[in-house]
Amino acid sequence: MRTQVGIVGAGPAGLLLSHLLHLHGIESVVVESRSRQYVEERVRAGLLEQMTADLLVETGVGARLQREGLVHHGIFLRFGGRSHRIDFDELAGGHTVVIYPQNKVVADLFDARLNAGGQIFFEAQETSIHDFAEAGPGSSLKPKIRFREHGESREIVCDLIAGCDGFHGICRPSIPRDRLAIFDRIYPFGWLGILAEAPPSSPELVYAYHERGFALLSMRSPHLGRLYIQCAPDEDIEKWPDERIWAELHARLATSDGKWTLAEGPVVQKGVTGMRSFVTEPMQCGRLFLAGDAAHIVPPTGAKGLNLAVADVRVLARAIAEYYATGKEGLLQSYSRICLRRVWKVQRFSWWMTSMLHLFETDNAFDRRRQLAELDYVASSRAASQTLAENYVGLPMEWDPPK
Ligand code: FAS
Ligand code: PHB
Repeated sequence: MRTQVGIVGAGPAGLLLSHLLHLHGIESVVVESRSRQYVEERVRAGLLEQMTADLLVETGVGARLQREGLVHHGIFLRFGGRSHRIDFDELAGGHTVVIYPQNKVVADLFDARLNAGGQIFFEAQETSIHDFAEAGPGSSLKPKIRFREHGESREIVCDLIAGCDGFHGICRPSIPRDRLAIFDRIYPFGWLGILAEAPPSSPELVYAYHERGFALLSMRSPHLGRLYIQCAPDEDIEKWPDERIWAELHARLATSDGKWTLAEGPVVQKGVTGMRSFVTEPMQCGRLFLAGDAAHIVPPTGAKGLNLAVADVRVLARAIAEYYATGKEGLLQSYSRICLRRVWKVQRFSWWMTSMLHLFETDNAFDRRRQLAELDYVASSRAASQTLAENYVGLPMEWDPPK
């Protein structure tokens, strides 16, 4: 079959790209290795930058987000048994973040694409991509996506391929190794996360630094909590009955005045995720363009993974629209440099939040005091708290490639 843009992966990056292209009258076909149900049920991100939420609303897929999303105007840092609020209204020009689970983002996008007649192949197997590296201006090569669906071999011939297939996908590895530079840092810890049917015990997120390890109180709705504790990167979840998880959460989130209590409830999901910072340079090769986790991974401490994927897609959709409208390649050729400018700033912020809030086994007593001093500085200095706030709500888009 023939289409304009072939998209590998129906996560938030692939689905949003297909949606934005559709709004520009550009046809795309999405190839996804899992079922729609599997993709929608994966427990992933939960926090949208205001710019992400605004884009979903402005492009007609934000009605449920507007009804159900929880708008937050700040977060709490908790250390030394005391809470310190980072006020976005005061420090980040009134920008906010919205609690709205990735499950619902992808469900809303699936509905929009399928209701608009969009083509998505689910449970595609043995996906491969071809003839993209040398395709482009002056070349007659046409990029192709090949896969098997219900036992039948299929091929999509397209002008451009978007690699939105996540960190473990096939697109990035399909780029010749000598055409890529990889930047990677693996952290010596992970997060053990739970979904609990209990009303969140704080109106906003609580990031806690504690001598037993980091903890985060987040949420999915007024009735569903999302909580995390720092753990070993290869932690065996079977050794963590609910009681043990709650005991750690009580200990790490406690306030010294003893006035704050953590509401417990049935744990409906639990899991361990590793943490890494990972960047691919460049994010394109010929007529293949990587977006989202296919190109980069951030530690979740800054709540940036999903939001960075959206920022990539915003640039890629504009570049592809310019190409089809004018034949100009400018934005397409600058795609990677524009995205990487944001990617590295978000990597820095995510690394900074992770390094400030987590215990590192290689650290000593000096480092513990240094971390506490950094938290005290952030909590007591307007300048320092403003840097956290402006990064957390989302930096403005920069459309010019770095000088
Ligand atoms: P995704 O991985 O979401 O989507 C890629 C899609 O490609 C998937 O549907 C996959 O099935 C498909 N695919 C893979 N290989 C394929 C192939 N060969 N052929 C066809 N399709 C293929 N971010 C946050 O901001 N906050 C969080 O709390 C947070 N928690 C996370 C927890 C976990 C366990 C993980 C893994 C990630 C978490 N993230 C979090 C990051 C996450 O939300 C990603 O940033 C986000 O899903 C990125 O979206 P995509 O780039 O679309 O990649
Ligand atoms: C979440 O709600 O899953 C979440 C929120 C903030 C983070 C990480 C995860 O920094």
